[in-house]
Amino acid sequence: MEDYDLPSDALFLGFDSSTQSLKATVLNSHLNIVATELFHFDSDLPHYNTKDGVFRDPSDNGRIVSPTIMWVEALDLMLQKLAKSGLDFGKIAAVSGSGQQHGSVYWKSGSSAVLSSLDPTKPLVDQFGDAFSVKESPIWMDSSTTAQCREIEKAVGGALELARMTGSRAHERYTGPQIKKIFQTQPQVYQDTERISLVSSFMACLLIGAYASIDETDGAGMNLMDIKQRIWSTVALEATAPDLEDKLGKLAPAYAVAGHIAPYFVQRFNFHKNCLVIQWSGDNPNSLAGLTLNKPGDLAISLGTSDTVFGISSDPQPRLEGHVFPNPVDKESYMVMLVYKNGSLTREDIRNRYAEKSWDAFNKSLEQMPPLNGGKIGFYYKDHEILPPLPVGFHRYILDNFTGDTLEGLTEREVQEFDSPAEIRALIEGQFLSMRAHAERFGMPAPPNRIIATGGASANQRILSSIASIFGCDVYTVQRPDSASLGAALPAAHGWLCNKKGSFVPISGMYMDKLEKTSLSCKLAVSAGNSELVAKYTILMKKRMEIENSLVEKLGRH
Ligand code: ADP
Ligand code: XUL
Repeated sequence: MEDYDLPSDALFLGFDSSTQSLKATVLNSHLNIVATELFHFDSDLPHYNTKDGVFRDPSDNGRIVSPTIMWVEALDLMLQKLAKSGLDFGKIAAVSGSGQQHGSVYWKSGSSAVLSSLDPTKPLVDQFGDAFSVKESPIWMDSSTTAQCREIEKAVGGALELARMTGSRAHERYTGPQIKKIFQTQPQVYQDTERISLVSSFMACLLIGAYASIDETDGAGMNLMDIKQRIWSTVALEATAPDLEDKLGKLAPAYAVAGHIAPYFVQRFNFHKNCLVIQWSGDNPNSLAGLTLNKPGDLAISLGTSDTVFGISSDPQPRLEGHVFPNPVDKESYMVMLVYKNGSLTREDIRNRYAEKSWDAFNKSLEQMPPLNGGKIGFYYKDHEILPPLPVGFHRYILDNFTGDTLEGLTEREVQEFDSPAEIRALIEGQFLSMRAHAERFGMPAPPNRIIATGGASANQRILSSIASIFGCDVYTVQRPDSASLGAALPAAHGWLCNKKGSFVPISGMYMDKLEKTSLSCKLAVSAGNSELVAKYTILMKKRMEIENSLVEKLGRH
């Protein structure tokens, strides 16, 4: 029997540098949460003037960015907040983190010297003002690189070929197309960039005071990595920009040590000098770790700024739709995922228009309309959607005489608006019918064994009920909805253990047999909907997909 025990007084710190906030979770050696903190970019750092943590280009060309230096200042302030709350930094054995996926940081030539000579008497924000060749980082919400996507696909032999090689066809938010756009539109800036980091590896750079590797899991979100060999793909690099490999540095497994914490943090916050920084990874992959997903039949649904659905597969078949990443906590298997851009921010938008800006009123409306919404179907895209690739716009249809018994003879009639409760039910049913339809088409289990829900909106029981009825399975939740920062604290402990053992150890050994006693356990939130209703939702889902396909035909980005 392996010894998976962690030193009894050790702490493990996990961050989540997400779209709207920076979160932190501290686990003790029994994997129980002992501290959490949150920093909200819009309200806690108002001088950056972000809305939802981002700047949307007013010309509406799909450009969406965040000020890179804001993430640096947030780290400064988060550490101060944790210090004030009494956290004993000296006990932290390892730190890791999650980053919003795909977002990129461009280090100006000469910046490695800035990283390696941080002055502990000054805050970080004062030292990185001139370190970035691109001051506004393109993030996952950006959809301004359609031309570059098509060029990359063409250069490697087509979209499906790129998906087979890198795990995904080209997507606007993926880092490769973003880099290509910078190379094409600002060649001088590209040339003056010595290193390109992802949000995840960027935050690790700050903590180790040197350039950190990109981890193999988040690296798969770039359209640049050979998914099977877990190395940069020469063909994809060449299709993207010249001299790119040098600027990307090496790849490392998600459980590897990135380095020791930089002296800056030892002197300023009293971290122990032996504290390890474990590779940071993407927020979705780390959520997979934090939700202890380990059976192929289980699905996780994350309801954060984006909505995502993901699971594990040992033999994934990359397609035009969806994404394949290496499993961050396993050497053999993969993670499969679908992503929706219109998640929480679109739910908030509809709530503000039709439910007095209150989740209570939103939930009352949801209850007021019976399931299936009397055949009222809505498509709500406040931002350009990823899945399906449709532009901003709302589309509403009524299926007259809808009973849910047959697809035959069902015709839709387009309308301008529904009454308020129907609007809200159309939004929620629409989001999850779409998710079920695409998940099934991607080969995810149908019905799933169970769904584990996480992210901000997983606190909403009414939303979880709709998920249980539409997917036809039980829905579980975790103790806290921020699984990405918890999911980073756990890999911090896992990476620490792998380092101590001198080789990879399965993460499940750390909590097997004692999951219930840890903060990782999940509990049943809603039981599966009755099978008659699930069957009716299946009919509604098929009809919805017919309408969606014709919308894509008419309006989609090709
Ligand atoms: P991210 O990590 O992507 O920044 P979070 O997982 O923290 O996002 O989720 C934030 C979102 O959670 C908010 O935008 C908000 O709309 C949503 N949210 C919070 N509480 C509720 C609720 N009771 N019902 C629905 N959505 C909620
Ligand atoms: C994943 C994606 C989003 C971001 C959100 O592909 O684009 O889920 O990771 O932070």
